[in-house]
Amino acid sequence: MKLETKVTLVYPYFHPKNDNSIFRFPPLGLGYLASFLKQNGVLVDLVDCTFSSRKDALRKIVESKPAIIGIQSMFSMKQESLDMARELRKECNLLVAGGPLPTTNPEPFLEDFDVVVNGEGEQTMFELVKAYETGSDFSQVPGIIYRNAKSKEIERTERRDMIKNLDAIPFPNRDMFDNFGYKEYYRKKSASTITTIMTSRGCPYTCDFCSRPIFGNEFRSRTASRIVDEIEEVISLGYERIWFADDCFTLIRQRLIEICDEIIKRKLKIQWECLSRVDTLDPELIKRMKQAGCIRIFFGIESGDDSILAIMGKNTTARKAADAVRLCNAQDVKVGAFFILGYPGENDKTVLNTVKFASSLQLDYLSFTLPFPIPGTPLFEKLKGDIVTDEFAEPKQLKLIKQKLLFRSHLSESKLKFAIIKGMTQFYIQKYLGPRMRGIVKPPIELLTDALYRLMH
Ligand code: B12
Ligand code: SF4
Repeated sequence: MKLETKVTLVYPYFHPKNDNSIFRFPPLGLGYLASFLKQNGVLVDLVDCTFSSRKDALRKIVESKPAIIGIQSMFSMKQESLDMARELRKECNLLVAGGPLPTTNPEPFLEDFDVVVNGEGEQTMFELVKAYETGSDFSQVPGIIYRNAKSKEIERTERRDMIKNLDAIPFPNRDMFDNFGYKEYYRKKSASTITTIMTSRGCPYTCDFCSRPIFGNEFRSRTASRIVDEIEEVISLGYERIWFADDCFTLIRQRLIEICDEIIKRKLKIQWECLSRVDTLDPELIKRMKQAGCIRIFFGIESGDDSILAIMGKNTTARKAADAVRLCNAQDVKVGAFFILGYPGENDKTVLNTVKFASSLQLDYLSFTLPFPIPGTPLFEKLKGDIVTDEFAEPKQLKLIKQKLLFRSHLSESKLKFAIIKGMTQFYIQKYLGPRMRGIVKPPIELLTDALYRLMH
C-alpha cells in the first residue's frame, strides 16, 4: 500500500565546533523509523543536523515539503527540539516528538508538538501516519500522548507492546545518514571510521541513575546471522569499526559466542567495541571476542567505592571491576571506563577513593561525569526537591567547564570539577608514563591534589 503523506524525521543535534568526542554517531532510532515507514509505503526524508548549520538544516526540512515532521529528543536535546518545533510549526500539519525524553516526560513537549510517541516508535509512527492520512481518530493508535483538538485535554492511548521479534524489523536506513560527514569526522579524529549497530534492546538491571524508557527491562535480541548481515552492510558502506550501542552487549554469553563465531566464519575484516558489565566476562569469552575483532570494551564502572556502588544499585564491586579490567589487559583488549563523581551520598573520602581507583587501572579511555538526574529515574525522584536546572550541556572530555551540577549538593560544583581534573591528570600519567616515571611523578601529584581537594569548599 502506498501512502501520500510525506514524513520528515529530524535529529536536532548540532555538534559543537570544538568537538573532540570519540562518540559521534548517527541517529539509529530515526534510521529504524525511516526504513520501517518506507517498507510500509510511506514517503520519508531524514535530516540529521549533526554536521549542518541550523540555517541549512531548517532549509532542508522545509524543502522536503513534509506533511508530518517527527523530531527526536533526549535529555540533552530538550531545548533544541522544542525550538525546532516552534520554528517548524507552520511548515507542516502535524508535529510529532519521540525518543527517550518525550517518552518519560511528555507534558513539556505537548505545548509545541501535537503528538508524543511513547517508547519504541516503528509501528506507532506508521499507524499515526495512516490515521492522519485517512482522517481517523488518534485515540485508536496505541502508544501516543496527544492534545485533543476539541477539548484541549491531554489524552493518552493504551500502551503498545514491545516488538517481540526484532529480526522482523528492517535494518536502519543508513543511506539517509550523513555517512560522508561521519567518515570525515572520524578520519580526522581516529585511526578508523566508526558507526553504530544495535543488536539487542532492553536491560534487566536497575541502576539508580539509568533511564531506560524506550526498551525497558526485558532483554530482546536479534539472531546472530541477522546481526552479522548488518555488519556486512556497514562494511560495504566503507566503515572500518563498529560501536555496538546495546545497553550491555555481553549480557548473554551464548548469544555473544554465536555472534563472534558468525563473524569469524564469514572472515569479516572489522574492528569493534562494545558496552559491557564487569560481571559478564571471562578469559575464554574475551579471547573469542578478540578473535572476532573486538579491540576495546567499555565498562560503566561508575565508582571505586563499594558503598556508593550499593547506593547506585550497580550490583557490582570495585574488586570485580578491577578484575574485569585486568582480564582485558591480559588479552590485550583495550578498556574504556565511565565514572560518576558527586553522587548523592558521597563525601570527600568516597570521591577521592574513586579518583584513586580509576587512575590505578590500566585504561585506554576514561571519563568522569557529574550525576544527571534524568526524569523517570530513581535518582531523579531522590533529588527532585534539590534540582536547580534541567539545562544540560553535553560534557566534552577535557572541556570540563561544560559540565554542570544540576542539583544542590554539599559537594560544590567547583570541588567536583577539581576532582575531575585531578582524576584526568592521574589517568594521563598512568596511561602515558612508563612504570619508573609514573612512580616518580604520580605519588606527589596525588598527595598534593588530595590535600587541595580537601581544603576546597
Ligand atoms: C549511542 C548512545 C549515545 C551516543 C550517540 C547517540 C546518538 N547519536 O544516537 C553518545 C555516546 C554520543 C551518547 C551521548 C549521550 N547520551 Co546516550 N545513548 C546511546 C544509547 C546507548 C544508544 C542510542 C541508540 O542508538 N538507540 C537505538 C535506537 C533504535 O533507539 P532510540 O534512539 O531510542 O529510538 C527509538 C525510540 O526512542 C523512538 N524514537 C526515537 N526518536 C524518535 C522520533 C520520533 C518522531 C518518533 C515518533 C519516535 C522516535 O523510536 C526509535 C525506534 O524504536 C542509548 C541507550 C539506549 N538503549 O538507547 C543512550 C541514551 C539515549 N543516552 C542517554 C544520555 C543521558 C546521554 C548523554 C546525555 C550522556 C552523557 N553523559 O553525556 C549524552 C548526550 C549526547 C547528545 N547527543 O546530546 C540516555 C537518554 C536518557 C533520556 N531520558 O533522555 C540513554 C537512554 C542512556 C541511558 N540509559 O540513560 N549517547
Ligand atoms: S547502567 Fe547499564 S547495566 Fe545499569 S540499568 Fe543502565 S543499561 Fe543496564
